[in-house]
Parts: sequence; structure tokens; C-alpha cells
Amino acid sequence: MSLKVGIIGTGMIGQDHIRRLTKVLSGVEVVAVSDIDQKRAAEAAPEGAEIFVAPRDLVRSDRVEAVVICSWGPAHEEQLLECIAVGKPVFCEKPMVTSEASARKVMEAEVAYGKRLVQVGFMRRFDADYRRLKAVIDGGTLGAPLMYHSVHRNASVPEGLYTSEMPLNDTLVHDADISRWLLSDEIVGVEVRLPRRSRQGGELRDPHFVLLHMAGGALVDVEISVNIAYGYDIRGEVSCETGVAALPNRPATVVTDAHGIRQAIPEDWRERFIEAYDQEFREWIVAAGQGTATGPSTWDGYAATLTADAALRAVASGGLERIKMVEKPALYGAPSALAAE
Ligand code: NAD
Ligand code: ISE
Repeated sequence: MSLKVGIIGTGMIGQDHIRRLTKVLSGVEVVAVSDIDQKRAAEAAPEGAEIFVAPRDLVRSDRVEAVVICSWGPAHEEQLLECIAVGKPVFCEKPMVTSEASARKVMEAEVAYGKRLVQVGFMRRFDADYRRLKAVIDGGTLGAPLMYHSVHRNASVPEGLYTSEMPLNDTLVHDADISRWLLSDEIVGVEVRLPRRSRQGGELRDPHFVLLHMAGGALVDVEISVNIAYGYDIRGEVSCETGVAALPNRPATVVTDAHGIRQAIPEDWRERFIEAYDQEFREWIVAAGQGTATGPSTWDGYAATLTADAALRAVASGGLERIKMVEKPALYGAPSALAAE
């Protein structure tokens, strides 16, 4: 029996997820779509899917067993709360929400419901290279991790679509989450330094150099570049006590001609993380079919939101901004359980 899914938000990633849910993965069927842009919803809807004007009606439809949210970040809180209110499993693209208050509301609603329903779209945790990197660190052969260097480069972002806050509250959240996951630790402080502004980004402030302070004393530096022009380039290297572990360069055909010897670079996240997105949905379909969720949780979405908030404060203050988390609800496991998730 197939899991019957409704998709809210049929823009770039909504359409990519519809493609994988209808053409790549099995055990799932897209039976409904909704978007504030009715034309886009109609164009993206797979054959036989019902088109809803209001996301609320999609969530409450008897045909829909589980929901995938791909709308813009500020719309996520309301849509997540609708799903939790009716007890339907929901996959929500990052950022889970865009403020601490919203994250607390979603977490309180899920805790009151008493069962995990939300999986957040931190797809890097499902990438085979990141999984191997984590296995090396957890294996302990290199000693304790001391520093993590994270590079997050986008070729470009459509001008106007990206506000000055988005490199931090939309892009940095991936690095915040993967740092917590790789190092099995929480972020307790954030600093941001602003190098000379790149002219590639027009008026947009780009790039950002971010320093994350982990509770156990490790430090993470993050380069956030959203207009690097040459391609989508994601790197990561962990320096430990007796060695270094790094993500490999992606395999690509080596082309040799009169211009030299070179390899292609992914255009954007859809190409770089194609297998990771497939895997995150494979695991989501199994859990949602059982009426629950696994993988990146509301707690992880909350932690990433706090990091983005602190980074935005750090830009304004120029100093170290501390993060204070509420006590972790038992629903999300003990603090040390991060290592096993
Ligand atoms: P997009 O602008 O291409 O698409 C967003 C769609 O949501 C649009 O069609 C818009 O009309 C619709 N929408 C907005 N508010 C809505 C609402 N209240 N109700 C219904 N529909 C609404 O953006 P995108 O690039 O597809 O990004 C969507 C989300 O996915 C963002 O949160 C983004 O951060 C996230 N994202 C995640 C990844 C990843 O790697 N995990 C990659 C890209 C985007
Ligand atoms: C986009 O929304 C994503 O989530 C991508 O993974 C990220 O690399 C990019 O910066 C975001 O715009």
C-alpha cells in the first residue's frame, strides 16, 4: 500500500520532490498539491492529484495521510501546527521556522501530541560522504574533534529573492545542523565576521564568515558565500587530535582539452545532494507509513533556528552571541543521544 502524500509549495524544491516521489521512489503517491500561486500548483500537480487553494484544506483532506511542506520558511509554522493538530506525519523543508518563538510553539505542540510527527529537511545527514565522515569521527581513531571547517558556496541567488537575513537564516542552518550532528554536540555561541563585500551579489551582504562555539569546546568556522559564480561547492574537514577527516571531492569525469584538465562542478543543490534527498525521503516514507517521524527532529530545527538568530544578532553586535536552549524534551532523546541518531 502506498503512502498518500500532499505537497504544500510547488516551487523549485517542491517540484524536485514531486519528481522523486512520483518517478524515483516507491511506496508513495502524490495525491494533493497546494501553492499560493494557483497556476504553479496546477502545472506541478501530477496526474490525478487534487489541487487545494488553502494548505489547511490539503492537510485536513481524508485522502492525505502525510504532508510535505516546501513553502517559504515564514509559512512553515502555521502549516506544521495544522499537521500536528490532526496528527499527520510531516516532512518540512529547512528552515523549520524563522524565529525562536515559532520553533518553541511547534515543539510544544508536538510534545503535547506525545509522538514525533516532524522530520526537518536537513538532507546532508543522509549523504553517504557525510555519513562516512561521521563514522570516522565517532569511531574515535583520530581522537577528539577540535575544529570543523565548513564551506558552503552557492553559484548565485536570484537578486531580490534573497534578503540580507537569508544567508544566515536560510543557508547557515545547514552548517549549524551538520556541525551539531558530526560533532555530537550543541552550539552555545556564535560570532560573525564580514569580509570585504563581493561585487557579485549587488547590494546583498555576501560572503559571511561565521564562528560556531560548541558546548564541548570545539570550534567550527563556516564560509557562507551565496554568489560565488563558479558553481555549488560544499566542503568539510574535521581536525582531530591525531588526524584529519574530510569530505571527498565529488567524482566527476576528467576532461582534457586545449583549455587544460578539469572536472565539472554541480550547478546547485539539486545535483550535489540528489542521492541524499532520495535517501531522506526513503527513510521518511517508512516512518510516516507508521504514523511517526525519524531523522532530523523539531529539536534539531529549534537548534538551527537559535543559531541563525544568534548569527543575526552577532552581525549587529560584532561580538560573541550566546545561545541558551530550553531543557531538551524527552521526546527528542537524552542530550547524549545526538551521537546515535
Ligand atoms: P521557491 O520560491 O522556488 O518555492 C516556494 C513555493 O512556495 C512558491 O511556489 C510559493 O508560491 C509557495 N508558497 C509560499 N508561501 C506559501 C504558503 N503560505 N502557502 C502555500 N504555498 C506557499 O522556493 P524553494 O527554493 O522551492 O524553497 C522552498 C523551501 O525549501 C524553503 O524553505 C527553502 O529554504 C527550502 N529549500 C531547501 C533546500 C535543501 O537543500 N534542503 C533546497 C532549496 C530550498
Ligand atoms: C537552499 O535553500 C538550500 O537549502 C541549499 O541546500 C543551500 O545550499 C542554499 O544555500 C539554499 O538557498
